[in-house]
Amino acid sequence: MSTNALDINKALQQDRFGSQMAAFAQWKTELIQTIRRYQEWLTQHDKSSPEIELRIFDALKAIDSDNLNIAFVAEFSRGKTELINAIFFANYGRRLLPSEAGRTTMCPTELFYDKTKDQSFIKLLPVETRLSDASLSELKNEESYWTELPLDIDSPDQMAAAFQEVVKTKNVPADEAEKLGLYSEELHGGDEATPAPDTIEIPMWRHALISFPHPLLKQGLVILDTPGLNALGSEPELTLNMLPSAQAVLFILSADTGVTKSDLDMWKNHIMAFRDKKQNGLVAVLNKIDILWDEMKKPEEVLTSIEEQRTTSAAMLGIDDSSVYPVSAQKALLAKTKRDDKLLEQSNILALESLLANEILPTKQQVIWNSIVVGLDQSINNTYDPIAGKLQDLTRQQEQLEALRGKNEDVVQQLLQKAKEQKVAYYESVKNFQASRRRLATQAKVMFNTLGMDAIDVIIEKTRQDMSGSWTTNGMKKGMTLFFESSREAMQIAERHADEIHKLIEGIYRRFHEEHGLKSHKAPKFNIQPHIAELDQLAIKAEEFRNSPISTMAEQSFVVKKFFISLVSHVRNTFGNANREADAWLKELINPLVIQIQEKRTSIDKYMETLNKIKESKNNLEGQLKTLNKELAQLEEQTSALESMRKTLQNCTPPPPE
Ligand SMILES: Nc1nc2c(ncn2[C@@H]2O[C@H](COP(=O)(O)OP(=O)(O)OP(=O)(O)O)[C@@H](O)[C@H]2O)c(=O)[nH]1
Ligand SMILES: [Mg+2]
Repeated sequence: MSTNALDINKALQQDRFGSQMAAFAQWKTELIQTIRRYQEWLTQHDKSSPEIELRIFDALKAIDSDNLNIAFVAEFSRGKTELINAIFFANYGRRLLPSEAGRTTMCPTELFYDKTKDQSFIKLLPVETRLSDASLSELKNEESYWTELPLDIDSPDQMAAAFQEVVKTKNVPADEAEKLGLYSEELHGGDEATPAPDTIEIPMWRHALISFPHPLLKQGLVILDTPGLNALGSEPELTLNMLPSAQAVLFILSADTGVTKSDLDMWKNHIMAFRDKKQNGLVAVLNKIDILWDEMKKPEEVLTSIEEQRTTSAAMLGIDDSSVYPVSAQKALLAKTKRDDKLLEQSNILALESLLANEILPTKQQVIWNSIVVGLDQSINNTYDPIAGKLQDLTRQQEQLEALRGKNEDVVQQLLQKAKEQKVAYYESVKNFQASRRRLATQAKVMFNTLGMDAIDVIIEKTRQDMSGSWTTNGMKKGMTLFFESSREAMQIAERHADEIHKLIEGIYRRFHEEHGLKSHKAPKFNIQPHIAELDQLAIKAEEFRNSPISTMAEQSFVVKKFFISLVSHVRNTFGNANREADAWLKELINPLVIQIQEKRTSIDKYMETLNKIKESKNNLEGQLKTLNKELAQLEEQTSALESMRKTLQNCTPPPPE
């Protein structure tokens, strides 16, 4: 291999995550273009409907606002922030985010790029908002609560100063800290041996949002940097909403401390809660391996000691050795800044970057694929089937007319008679269909009654009442069990109603198919399982939370209340999503059927007209055939355009991992 090729390879390898992210962004662009072509086609051919428009709008929005969330979680000072600097921000030639000895990051910090505003800024949520009952995701929509600082990306000094603001703390009287749920005997003293201090140092901010125009962030990467244990413990929303929705959670250990008790607690209480869902998005990093480097030792000896620590750490965490990545974030940052290839290799950061690029990203692509492409494919199918059905009908009519050539009027009369009978029978079926539609509407209403926001709000209110006055982990046990049982049951009932609706629709298709040759159409079922799975996942987390030491630490009722609020907000969200999906599903289920039935009626009526004209004068036959053939050609063109669009969409497969 030439030196040049080697250099290029190395450069590519060095920025493997970056190049995979770029390929991912390119793929999304192609997907968007394909969808837009479909949308244009629909408008041109007057085949659009509010449901399809909505589906397309949702799909485009979902692709555009789709993010890849990676969370960094660990005890303080393990090197989370340094690792973020090394993996994502090394090309700024400096340490961008504040990383120092001792506690540095004071509140969860989200790094992203605000595409809507197209601006750089820091937004900070004052710690006092912890007293409010609103959940963090609700507060995110309330601009007025946030303090906004500008971020001048052309001035590193201004940026560094602005980032320093995020890590600010202040001293408050102990009782105030207690009110905010930021006081714990374990951490601050307050028993006989160590008297409680008068004032306590608390973070200024509860949450930080940093919009920054880094290419990766612009492509949809969202990085979540978190502070040490306490903020995690007393901000349940993080454990409950933010960490579970991340595609990858990097748990960081440090070679200088080994796996300590608090590392282990954190791992068990906050990280292992993902095990059933996202085993492959869970990565442990053994940072600071540079402290094991020793010029006096042979390189193999150093490697052996790193391997030993890797094995011990893996055993303590209860995972495979191969899931623990030994790295040196600090040396990686230095190596990238100084373009020192040897040091970069020693830092071992590339192995971790490959993992993010080759496993985490493709999993993410698959999710988009499943949720967007599959839905659109169904939507194209819904457009296709009525057209194909009409094509089938007209072809049959064309054959019958062709056969009339040279035949006498009796034959025309016979055909007309047959068509009349068909028409009568068809109109009778349509009348029956109207009755079924009313049954469908009733079923749908019942389904939305159990799945609706009103229904879940009743369950929430009941739980709140049950729990009021017992904001303890024990009081919670009773409340939560009932809460999850009731919401799960509501979803299951809704699922049964959805199945009934599906059966009804299938029955109608079957009857129209058997009796009138309506093109058969595969109607999808409503899949509520992902939402039920989400509830189950939450139930497991609630149980783990209840058993965790955090829920008995600090002021119980504060933590339990906060936990309840974020739990409720999550469950409401799940119901909201299920609701919207059910609504879209129902419309997409019924509309193609209605269209097909109408089209069929039009074509029966038109055929009668044609036959009547031919009956008037046999001279009309050729003219009628000509009209019919023209229409057939148009329909053929439409079906093949849709077929090719479907293929393009299918071919728009995610880029393969390197
Ligand atoms: N020797 C060595 N030191 C490192 C390495 N990574 C980080 N450090 C140092 O460890 C200290 C803590 O690093 P941070 O990145 O602030 O750690 P953190 O996990 O973000 O800590 P908090 O923000 O306090 O939760 C800093 O002084 C870093 O310079 C490493 O790979 N090797
Ligand atoms: Mg930090």
